[in-house]
Amino acid sequence: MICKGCGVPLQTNDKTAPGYTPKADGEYCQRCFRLIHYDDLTLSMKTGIDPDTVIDHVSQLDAVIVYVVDLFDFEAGMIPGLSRKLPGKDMILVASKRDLLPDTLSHEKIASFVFSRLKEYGITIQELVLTSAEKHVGIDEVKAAVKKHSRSRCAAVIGRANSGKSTLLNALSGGKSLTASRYPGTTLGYTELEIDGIQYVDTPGIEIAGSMVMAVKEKDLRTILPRSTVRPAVFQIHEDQSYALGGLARLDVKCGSSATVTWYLSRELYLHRTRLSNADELWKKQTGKLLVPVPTEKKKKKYQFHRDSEKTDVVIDGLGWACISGDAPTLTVEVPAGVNVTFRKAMM
Ligand SMILES: Nc1nc2c(ncn2[C@@H]2O[C@H](COP(=O)(O)OP(=O)(O)OP(=O)(O)O)[C@@H](O)[C@H]2O)c(=O)[nH]1
Ligand SMILES: [Mg+2]
Repeated sequence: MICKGCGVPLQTNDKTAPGYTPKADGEYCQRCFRLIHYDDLTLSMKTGIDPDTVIDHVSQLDAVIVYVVDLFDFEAGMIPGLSRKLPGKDMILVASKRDLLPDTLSHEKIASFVFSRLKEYGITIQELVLTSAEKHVGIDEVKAAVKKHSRSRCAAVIGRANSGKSTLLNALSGGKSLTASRYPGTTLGYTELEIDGIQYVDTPGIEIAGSMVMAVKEKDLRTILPRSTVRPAVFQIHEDQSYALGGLARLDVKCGSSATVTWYLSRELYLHRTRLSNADELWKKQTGKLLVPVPTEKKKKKYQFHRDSEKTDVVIDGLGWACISGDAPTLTVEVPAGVNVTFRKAMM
């Protein structure tokens, strides 16, 4: 028997291990039950799912691949060389959580951004669909794309942890049988679901080792993960500035004549701006007070980027990004060690 929510084998012996259920005839493990009914995490499974295991498993299926990437956390969703790891497989890219990006951003602009990033990461796809599973947008398009490419094979839904795979499958099936939550590592095994005559497979999320999500306490996920459309925070600057994202990350912007810095973050995350010359003092005095939440690990890493006139995004995996335009030649980011930072051509 496997748990209907997360796909892990059910067991009645060890309360502290995955799959535990107090009832021998239960359909859901206790962890899923508590997540679904009380939004309560009894057992964190955020580490430990080896990306190669999932990809090996999927590569052996006769399946079309439905690769889910969260549009808000796009860089973290990329699996470099994925096409090489799944040779000969057709791939549909579902760019999920469309509702988190501003409405003003056109479909064409998002598509052109997605294709340019895929090229960089060596990923080839047959079709792109933008979705917002929670708002039931793009669901019929996913069904149509799967029908077109599956040719009576099954459809394996893969992607980084938290990208929205189980939520997508629930929307496709019109039910709620799979467990979905903001805690990465919700799905632990492989669950098959028949939808409109096609066999779909939910899979465990591929670990997001370099994400801020892994560098905070579970209770702080509410603060850093956006739940509604991000409202851009725009700053016109004429001198060197420093931005604090809670106590989690710092961006220093060296400014020439003038520049614009636009942040795309969860509305719950505290964003503090100060003169660069005051920033060291601010972090020394206010970390853990004004500047919260703080990361679980103290060790930090710095990234620096020298930019030209092109609009640049500074992306912090799992947290969001800043778009910089104008005369700001040097950007320095400090994040918890292990968190990935990417400098890319601006998305918007
Ligand atoms: N705003 C928004 N949030 C979404 C959408 N789809 C999923 N989410 C949220 O994203 C989080 C992760 O969703 P899941 O469906 O559990 O993601 P998953 O890819 O199955 O995660 P793992 O099982 O851990 O790999 C949850 O908090 C969902 O509510 C969407 O369309 N819009
Ligand atoms: Mg899942």
